[in-house]
Amino acid sequence: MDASKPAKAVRKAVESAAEKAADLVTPEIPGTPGSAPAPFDEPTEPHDPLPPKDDQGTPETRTPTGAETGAAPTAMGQQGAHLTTSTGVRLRDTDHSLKAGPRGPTLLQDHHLREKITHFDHERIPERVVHARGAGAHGRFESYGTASTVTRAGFLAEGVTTPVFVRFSTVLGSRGSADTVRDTRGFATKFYTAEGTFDLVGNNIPVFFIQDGIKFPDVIHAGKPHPDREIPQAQSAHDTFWDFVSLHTEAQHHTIWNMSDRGIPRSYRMMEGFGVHTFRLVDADGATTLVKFHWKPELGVHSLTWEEAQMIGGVDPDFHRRDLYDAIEAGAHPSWELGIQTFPDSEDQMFEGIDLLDPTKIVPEELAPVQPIGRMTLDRNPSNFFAEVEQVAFHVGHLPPGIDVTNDPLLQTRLFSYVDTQLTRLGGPNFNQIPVNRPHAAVNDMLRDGFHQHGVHSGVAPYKPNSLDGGCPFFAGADDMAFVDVPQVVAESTKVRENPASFDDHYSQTRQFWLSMTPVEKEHIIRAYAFELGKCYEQAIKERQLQALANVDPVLCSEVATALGLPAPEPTIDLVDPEPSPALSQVGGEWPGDGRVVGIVVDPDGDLDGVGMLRQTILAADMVPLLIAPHGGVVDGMAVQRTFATARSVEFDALLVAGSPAPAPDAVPARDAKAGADDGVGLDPRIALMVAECHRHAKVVGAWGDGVAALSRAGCPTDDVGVVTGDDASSVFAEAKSLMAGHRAWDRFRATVS
Ligand code: HDE
Repeated sequence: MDASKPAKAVRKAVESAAEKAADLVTPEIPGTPGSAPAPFDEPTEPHDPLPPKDDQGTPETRTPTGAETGAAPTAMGQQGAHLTTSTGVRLRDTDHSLKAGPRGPTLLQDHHLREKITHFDHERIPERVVHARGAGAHGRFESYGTASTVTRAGFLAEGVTTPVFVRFSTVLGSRGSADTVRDTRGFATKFYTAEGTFDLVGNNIPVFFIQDGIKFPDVIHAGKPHPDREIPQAQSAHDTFWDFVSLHTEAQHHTIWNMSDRGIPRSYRMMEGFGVHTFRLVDADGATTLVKFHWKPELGVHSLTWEEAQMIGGVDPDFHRRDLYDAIEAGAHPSWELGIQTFPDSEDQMFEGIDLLDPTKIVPEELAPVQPIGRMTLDRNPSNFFAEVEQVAFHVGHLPPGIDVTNDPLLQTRLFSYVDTQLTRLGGPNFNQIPVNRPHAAVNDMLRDGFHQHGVHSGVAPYKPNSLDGGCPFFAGADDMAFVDVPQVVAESTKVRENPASFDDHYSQTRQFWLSMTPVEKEHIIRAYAFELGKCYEQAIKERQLQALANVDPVLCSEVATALGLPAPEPTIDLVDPEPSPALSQVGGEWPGDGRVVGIVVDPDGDLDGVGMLRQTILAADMVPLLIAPHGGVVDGMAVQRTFATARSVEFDALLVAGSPAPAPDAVPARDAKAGADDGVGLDPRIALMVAECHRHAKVVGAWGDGVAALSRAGCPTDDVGVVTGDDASSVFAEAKSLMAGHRAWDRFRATVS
């Protein structure tokens, strides 16, 4: 058959299959793979590539030197209706290699085969040495103008909107590792400002393990898998990590944050971000202010429980990546307010006794409030993960005029490392010419040649001074928005390898963090230390870390010691009692539920009244309803997103039970081990398990009609906190939604420490 003219019958079949598929798709539920429903039969009519999905964006089409091209974003992808070679020659076959007869050997002359396989052989680039696992999105930053008093940075002037690209990440794991491991999260933002790119390369934890960048390879080698067996992947629960942090005790502050719920975020959308170091802002007159940057999520800061995190690692290792992309696709665009804490740029760079150059210290918000300076919204998913998320290259030295660095010795090393690492990772010095890295400001840099040069430079004099190119390019004066290094006085000193004495205190802020936690958060911290140290092999390492905990708090130390079956040591320092910082706690308060996932258990043989309406109400609340039924396909005209076999409680923020489904035909332990519990009470055992897990994880659970009986059958007390029962779907959801604003039914977790 001529591929360009499919027979009428085939075309009809394709169209009707597409229509059928379209009927089954629930457009509001995120996760559609393509921008058009897939027909049953392989399409044969040539047409241009399908456009990206509505939720997807691409980097702006700029030249390698920052000029707008005016080209459609799709011009950066594949073009034309026909398969071609990489040089644009059309092909008529890619299913068979060129052989000496159908059963003969493959011919070396098959240039299409060789190009295809050679390119495939080289598809991978080295993953990031740290922060290899991540997800990213495009968005915009809208400045309030409130920072104009302290910085000349144009993108922080009132009303200026700047495109951004953000990449979130874990630190330790390799590119394919699970999202929900206990770890610090990266929060890196590229602002494409009109005065040059600004990268704010931060974390979700405001302090770092080390005070001096020269220790970075040490802490990372300790955290990475053991070099002999290369286990464990993406975890700190092993001997080398605890060996290092118990010996290098400046790591203790960061470590307690990691052991807290901050180490297992519910979502990238629900994390704070911190610049960590103190930066220096410069105003139009050259006056300077020291600042710390904070991202505050509109949705609040929320976490998983450790059991959820572990289960999700198996059930959905892409949980955070999926959550970010699904939320954006569903229109629940995550947003953060950017804020700064400001400090006088004093000679000693101390604030209230805190050394602002020590990256293991915070300045409590109660001492220096975070002042909002703008809002970032992420509203477009990447169109191509590799081109955008993998190739984005951040650098703490990407600074526009008005933002400068301090002498924080950690930051100083970073200023070297980020360019250096891209040379290997992105294959040469021209990584800023990759589309996602291209500046939105005019580039005239006199940098020339190198691997993968995309610029076609004209002129003959890439040097200064010159007369042959008419003297171009010229220097900009401070008034032309040039970056001017702050003329900072460096005190006369002696060359030494040592820290200032003000870096010596490793425990008072670690203790302050502990004292600022609510009882339930303290329980989680105890549990985390007990788990991690319990996974260590060497007794000496456990004992050494217990000694460090004794210097943080006696209760923390003794509870962990009990779990390890070891005696609790006495502190070796005098414990101070710093003022707690309530801003550090995640519990208490109410937040919007945008993008939260609500599971709805239905019984196709039961009363389905109200379920359709409920789905619409949940969607209208900017949440995502997922129908869970005994079988896939459609129930009462509604598309099913999960079956009892495919669903697991940990996917949902709340569970609504609309019926009491009898064991489905596949509730056979031999087929689905989750069905192992023979309930004997007529409820599908997978649903009994799901209800019990949601209850155990202090999630909001709601039921009406037969669903109420299902809760009781599953052992979920209907009068417990956060369990909502009622007469109809809408009243139950209304109450469930207001309870979800607190993230969990916290009182269901009873704490034993105060
Ligand atoms: Fe990084 N870090 N880092 N780091 N870092 C990298 O750069 C490094 C540090 C952070 O999504 C690498 O392009 C050194 C602190 C994030 O692409 C590398 C030191 C903070 C990301 C590197 C630090 C960070 C990185 C690896 C000690 C929080 C991911 C690949 C002096 C404020 C960026 C790359 C992305 C990535 C070096 C310490 C955050 C090797 C030497 C402190 C979010 O250059």
